[in-house]
Amino acid sequence: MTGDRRAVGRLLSLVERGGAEAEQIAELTHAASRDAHVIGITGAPGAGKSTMVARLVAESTSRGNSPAVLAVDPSSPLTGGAILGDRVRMAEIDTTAFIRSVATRGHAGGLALAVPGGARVLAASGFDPVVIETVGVGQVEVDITAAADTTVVVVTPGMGDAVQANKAGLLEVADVFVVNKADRPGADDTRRDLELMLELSHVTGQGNADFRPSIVMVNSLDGTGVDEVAARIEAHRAYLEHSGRLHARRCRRVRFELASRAGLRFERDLETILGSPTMAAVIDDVAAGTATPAAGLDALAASLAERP
Ligand SMILES: Nc1nc2c(ncn2[C@@H]2O[C@H](COP(=O)(O)OP(=O)(O)OP(=O)(O)O)[C@@H](O)[C@H]2O)c(=O)[nH]1
Ligand SMILES: [Mg+2]
Repeated sequence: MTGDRRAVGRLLSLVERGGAEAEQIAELTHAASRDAHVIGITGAPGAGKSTMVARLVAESTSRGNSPAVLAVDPSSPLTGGAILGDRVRMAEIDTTAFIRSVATRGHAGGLALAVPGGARVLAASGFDPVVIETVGVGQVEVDITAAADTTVVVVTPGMGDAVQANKAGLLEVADVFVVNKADRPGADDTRRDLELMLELSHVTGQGNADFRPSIVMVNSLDGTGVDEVAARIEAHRAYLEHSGRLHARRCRRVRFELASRAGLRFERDLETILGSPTMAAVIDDVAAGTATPAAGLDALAASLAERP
């Protein structure tokens, strides 16, 4: 088993690096990865996501599954060297789950590809569910989680935390809410805030019309409530399957991935074309005032359209 894990780890490294090998791996893992349940876990920095995920995968293992975790580390000054700490903490709780960190640094937009690619490798290797932990701060991170089959948003008690999550766009993507650190004062207020916001989104039609996200109170330090989180996640998966919405989610995922890939390819092509002799002449003319910027743009668009 550890040998297999090393192989999986190597595949993940190749996917993270991107390029031709990553493409080949994507081809190979595509068909085999479709059955695994992809669960996104997001929330503010320090909300207790990793602690909760560790409990959740332990619960999942005890239910007979083989979970894997992709922890996306934003590599921000906020968390510093949290990756290792996370891994140690998670490993203390569940020694059988496969846990892998993906650092944001050095990905320059490629994160949006490395994560679904990594999830596919894990799924094709027989892991199910695949849990993706991301900090819900930037749009990319939120998008990645929204590209999961089931998204869990973790909030904590505290002044207006649920409101903050709402502002960050996290509430819209939630299928399950976890009020983590429920051992702390104010947890019931947070729950009420969430209920209110859910109520409002129903009234205004923003929420999902036929699935109402549940709210689970959790203490990840002792594990209270985590079995309920697992049950809610499974209920959501069942709902996706019999409502036919699983396919719709997968389509959304594909759209997101295609858009990311197209963006990367476009940027690369743009760089190449801007450096071509034809464009160098056009740029000269615009700089010298003998051509307008609009004419320059037309020339650029024409070159872009002609590329293979
Ligand atoms: N009181 C209390 N503390 C908790 C609970 N869950 C996590 N913590 C603590 O909160 C801190 C942050 O936990 P993490 O699991 O690292 O949080 P995270 O959301 O993964 O953090 P980042 O990945 O850095 O965004 C740690 O000190 C945990 O021990 C809980 O349910 N109750
Ligand atoms: Mg974490």
